[in-house]
This record gives sequence, C-alpha cells and structure tokens, in this order.
Amino acid sequence: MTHAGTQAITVLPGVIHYPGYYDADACRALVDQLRKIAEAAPFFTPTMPKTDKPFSVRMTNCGSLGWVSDRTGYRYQPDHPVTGRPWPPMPSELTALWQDVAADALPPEACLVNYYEPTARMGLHQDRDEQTFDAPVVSVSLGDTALFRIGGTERRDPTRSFRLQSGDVLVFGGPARLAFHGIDRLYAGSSTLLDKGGRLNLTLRRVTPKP
Ligand code: MD3
Ligand code: FE
Repeated sequence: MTHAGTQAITVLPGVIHYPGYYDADACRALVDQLRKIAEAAPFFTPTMPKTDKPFSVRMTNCGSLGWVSDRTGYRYQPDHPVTGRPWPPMPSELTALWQDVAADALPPEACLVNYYEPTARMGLHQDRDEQTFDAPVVSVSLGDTALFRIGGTERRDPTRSFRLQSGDVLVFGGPARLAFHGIDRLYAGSSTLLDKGGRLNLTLRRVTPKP
C-alpha cells in the first residue's frame, strides 16, 4: 500500500515532509512488524567511539546492512553486534515507502530503528558513514512527538526546529543530505501508539554505491 495522496511539503531545501503519511492503523501495522524485527534482532545500546559512553537511544536494524557504534567507531555491518546473526530482512512496507518517496534512488540497504524513552535525546550530528550520499535518507516517526532540529552542513550554521509526529515521513536529500540534525526532546504522553510510551524512528538508507 502506498500513500500517493499524502501532501508533500518542502520545509527546507532538500527536506520534504509528508505529515500523517501513515494513519493510526498503518502505524500500528508498522509497530507489529517492528516487534517481530526486535524479536529476531534485539535492541542494543550503542556506545560512543573512544569514550564508550552509552547512547540514550537504543537501536536495532533490518535490511542487508545495519548501523552500529561502539568504542572502535561507527560503521555498517551485516550482522547484529550482540547475537552475531544477520539483520532481519526489510519488510515490504518499507521498500514500498522508499519506492513511493525515493523512486529515483538505488534501493535501500539499511533501516536503522531508534527507540527513545521519554527522556532520551540525540545530539546534533551528520550522517556520513554511508559510502554514497546520492540517495536520500527517509525517516518514519512513530509514537510520541519529537522536537527535531536541523541546520546546515557546518556545525555552526543556524538551525531550525520542528515537531515530528507519529506517522510523519521525512525525506532528506540533495542539499539536506549532509545537514547537521538531532532530536532535542520528546513530548511524553503525546501518543498512545506504544504501550510503554516513547518514540520509534526508522531511517531507510542506501549505504553502497551502484556496483
Ligand atoms: C537529515 N535520527 O538515526 S530522523 C539518525 O529521530 C537520526 O531518530 C533522528 O538522526 C531520529 O541518524 C532524526 C531525521 C533524519 C534522519 C537522518 C538524516 C534527518 C536527517 C540524515 C541526513 C539529514
Ligand atoms: Fe542522523
């Protein structure tokens, strides 16, 4: 099922927002898929390179590659860092989403799943561990509303903030692909989608260039 009827709003150059791309039923269906993914590939707590300080966000992945971080660095790898098993396949709902909003790009290889407890946040950073930046990053927000911040390609560039709500899809491509971004806070209790509250964010990514 695709959602070609959803309006696309360009919020900044290269940032396309599809508010409510997924309705409540579709969000529940995605969460059911993610529950199965997390049974096969449990959420792990990544740590910062060098310092080994834990992230406040927990993560898992699906697809042929997954993003991981530990004291040795950030990287994509084909297996789970704790179980050693391959990541579960990407569900067809997510490849359909990519087809709908990023049809010109090579197919996605990784879907990073971030889980935020109500107090978790993610500092301002760039996503540049991929071998190609030709494809956009496609993000899906589920659960509590988050305050998202995005700037430019230099850390000192001015930033803008907006809220990401459950069911929203954002596409970050072109001039926004290497923009600094982060999550400043969650609005706890703003959604009833997740039994224990908090927020899930999916990011679909192309990692390798065309063979
Ligand atoms: C802009 N995730 O996983 S999603 C991440 O809500 C990450 O969990 C946040 O930043 C989250 O790396 C933000 C929006 C997002 C994701 C990737 C981007 C914006 C982006 C990559 C490039 C530019
Ligand atoms: Fe990011």
